[in-house]
Amino acid sequence: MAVISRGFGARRRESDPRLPPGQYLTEDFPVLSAGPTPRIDPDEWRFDIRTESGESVSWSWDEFLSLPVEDVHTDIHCVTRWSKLGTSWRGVPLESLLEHVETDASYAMAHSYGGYTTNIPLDEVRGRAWVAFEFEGEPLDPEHGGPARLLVPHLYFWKSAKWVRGLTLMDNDEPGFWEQNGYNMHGDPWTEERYW
Ligand SMILES: Nc1nc2c(c(=O)[nH]1)N[C@H]1C(S)=C(S)[C@@H](COP(=O)(O)O)O[C@H]1N2
Ligand SMILES: [Mo]
Repeated sequence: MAVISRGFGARRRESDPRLPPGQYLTEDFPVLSAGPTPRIDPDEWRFDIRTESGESVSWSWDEFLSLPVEDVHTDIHCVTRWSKLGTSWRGVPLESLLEHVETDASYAMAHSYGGYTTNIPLDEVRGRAWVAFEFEGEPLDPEHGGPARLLVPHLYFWKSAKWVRGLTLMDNDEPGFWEQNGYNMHGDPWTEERYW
């Protein structure tokens, strides 16, 4: 009996339906940053959206915090193969930021303090991307992207730009930092869109 239940346990863990192919579970929260952690004073923090026609809109930290928020309970998947299940975030839906501009753009380039960029398929992420500022009920740690980061949990986590400072909306897709360095333009963990 003991052997059988151990077998079942192991098999169930391997085939956890929440785990995309080629991923393993982690309980801790690894930090993956391509450079040093920028420290951004909330008084100087801004979030800008610039559209394909050059229109732009901008929020200060206080203005940003006055927007409606959502609590997001989600799994996250890094292309380096760790996945973390059931993480909790609070953030402003990207959708409610995009409502403030007129756009037909299909893509966005996310820009971060520190220079990181990543391209986002705009139509696809509507309704499932956030600018998150809390993790597990606490202000987001600087090393994890605080004061605010993009959260696009249905794509590999490199799309979730830490220290995000804005979006440039684009008619055509363009590669961001990792995408120029061999990462996939799209990054769906379920079909293992890892690299080119
Ligand atoms: N600005 C910025 N955002 C970033 C990165 C980065 O290097 N710089 N790394 C990306 C990658 S590859 C991953 S897996 C996640 C890691 O987030 P974490 O450090 O909070 O785990 O952030 C993503 N966002
Ligand atoms: Mo990553």
